[in-house]
Amino acid sequence: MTVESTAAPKPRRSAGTKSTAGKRTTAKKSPGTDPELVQLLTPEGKRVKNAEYDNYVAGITPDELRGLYRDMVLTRRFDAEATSLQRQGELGLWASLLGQEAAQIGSGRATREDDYVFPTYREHGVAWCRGVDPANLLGMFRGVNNGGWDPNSNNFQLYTIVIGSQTLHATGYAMGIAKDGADSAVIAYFGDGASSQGDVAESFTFSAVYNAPVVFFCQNNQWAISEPTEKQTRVPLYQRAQGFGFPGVRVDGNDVLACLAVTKWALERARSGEGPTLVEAYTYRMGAHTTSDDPTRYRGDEERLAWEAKDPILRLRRYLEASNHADEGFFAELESESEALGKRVREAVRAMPDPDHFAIFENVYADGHALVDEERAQFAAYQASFADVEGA
Ligand SMILES: Cc1ncc(C[n+]2csc(CCOP(=O)(O)OP(=O)(O)O)c2C)c(N)n1
Ligand SMILES: [Mg+2]
Repeated sequence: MTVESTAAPKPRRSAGTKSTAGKRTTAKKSPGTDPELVQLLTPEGKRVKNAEYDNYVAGITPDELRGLYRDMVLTRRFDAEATSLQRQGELGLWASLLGQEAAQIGSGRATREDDYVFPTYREHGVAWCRGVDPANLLGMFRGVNNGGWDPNSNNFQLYTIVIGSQTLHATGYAMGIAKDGADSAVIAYFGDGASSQGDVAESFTFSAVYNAPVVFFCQNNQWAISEPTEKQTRVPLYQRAQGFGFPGVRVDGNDVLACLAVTKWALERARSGEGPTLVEAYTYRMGAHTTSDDPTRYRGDEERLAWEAKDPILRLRRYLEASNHADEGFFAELESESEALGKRVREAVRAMPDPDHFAIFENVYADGHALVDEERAQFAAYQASFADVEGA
């Protein structure tokens, strides 16, 4: 359901308001029968009607549905390859998106070429939709390409590790394009943990007050490293928007069709001058936070198993099969395409140079700095301490 604000211009479509006044609600752990959750495809792959959002995917063709499936499969394959490459010592770190493919492909495919995307560090599926070469993402996590790619080639900003800060950049950018009179929109990605950051609250305030054409797309994957969502909020995250004066909606983040529909709606609101929207994509991080994390230290298998049953790829496959939109030939061809992608990125990474360990100290200050010099010297001594080991 959507929550209407009192201050924001009225959305074109009527959106039900449900009061939770007086109730102390905590974010629910399990979607499926949740009336607050926009869902178009059940975990079993059954298409369910939704009066508010069906229109946004009404004209979707079988070819486009297969395209969404292909995007999700290839993104998962690429992600798995990257995790393996990190384990083989080819990447410094990798932040897997496993489980979040529908949230990213649905929202990414909702964007128009002239829209502008501000990602976190986990938006590999959105990068895919925007046409960023996967090898560039890997170069960034290998530390060899100074941040990755030219943001203006695909209107896809560089990955941002400083949690929540990109929501401010997105808001400023959105305010700018509105002043320019452009009819494009901006979408900012962030996580459930980021929603606690001051930067996010400030961006909500500014975007509401200036009616900025921005969509805040929060992937609530239930965890901020080892902190569960319950430690971030006492209300479902989408309801926060109401206090800032714009609508919030919670969508099933494992349902690619629902994510596509809701994001299209929110982007259209932005484009037509109706201001910001908060979309909370309710999903689950099936993997570790990053390759440096061990989730078995803080969460049990039960939770993961429950979410595996809601797998975003499986549910679209079930729908495609049940509606005869894809045959065995399609799935087999995709399997080979997937293998070829894995091979391509593997070879691309192995052909990259090793990172220059001292490059991190360059370009911090135009004229150098005593503290940076000191740190460089400390690092050089640390590196030299391995000389004996290597010689042994
Ligand atoms: C300002 C800031 N504080 C802390 C960190 C360390 N940190 C990196 S990821 C992370 C958790 C983010 O969780 P969430 O926003 O839910 O995104 P997710 O990784 O789950 O996609 C934290 C605290 C950081 N990168 N930046
Ligand atoms: Mg999170």
